Amino acid sequence: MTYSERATKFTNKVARELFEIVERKKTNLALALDVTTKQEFLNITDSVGPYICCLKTHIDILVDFDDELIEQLKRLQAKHSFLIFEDRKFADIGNTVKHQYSQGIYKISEWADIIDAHSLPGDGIVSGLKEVGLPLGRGLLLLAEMSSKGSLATGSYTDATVEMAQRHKDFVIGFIAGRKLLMNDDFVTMTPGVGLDVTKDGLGQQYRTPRDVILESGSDIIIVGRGIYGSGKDVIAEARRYRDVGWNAYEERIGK
Ligand code: 5FU
Repeated sequence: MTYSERATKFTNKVARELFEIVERKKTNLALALDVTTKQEFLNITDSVGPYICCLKTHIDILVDFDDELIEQLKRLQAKHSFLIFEDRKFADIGNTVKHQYSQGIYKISEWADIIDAHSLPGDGIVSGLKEVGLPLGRGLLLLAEMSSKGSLATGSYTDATVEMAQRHKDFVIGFIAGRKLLMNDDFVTMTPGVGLDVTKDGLGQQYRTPRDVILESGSDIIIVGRGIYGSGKDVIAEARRYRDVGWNAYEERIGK
């Protein structure tokens, strides 16, 4: 199925919006922007904005975070049209994650369209996040697999995560995983650990190509970080390159 056909099937508003943006901008690329200053963060977002469907953040690594940053980020979101995914990887009991999601310095629920969580604590984590996020029209991804070497999220853990998602289809829009996990098209699959030039970093990250991820493994969205903004790289040229390779793999998959 095409992205636009998929978009019509989702009941969750964010999942629909994501695939509408993907189709409209012809990009299945999400940028993982792990830089530590506001200036760099905003400059790269503005440069790469036209080529991405989603900006993935780790808001707590910014050394100079303030509320103004969120306003500037929202302006860039409106200018370029992308969803914001805060890769917070919640992992606590429902009552705690509810506060972590909506309170504290970052007030993630106010600006992040998408968040993610580990399934480890059980269904309560989804229920807690849902209490906050569903009324705001947000969506949750469950971490069913991880890209790092030696990840324990495999086998029956992954299977149980998929079952958890199916029990919360109103709020869980899909998975962080290396491959499409269900034959049906009810969930979004987003895959990190994507790179064209290297196969690993020195800290356990493992990279696969966009073609492998989209064409061979049936994922929907490639998440690329240092492959785009790594040292000495022309971020615009790299973003275009990943967008093109990711989109060509999708077209090949649907037989276009
Ligand atoms: F859930 C995951 C995972 O399994 N692997 C990841 O790499 C998340 N990530 C994130 O994707 C990680 O926290 C980084 O933000 C990003 C990958 O960045 P890279 O620079 O492309 O390696």
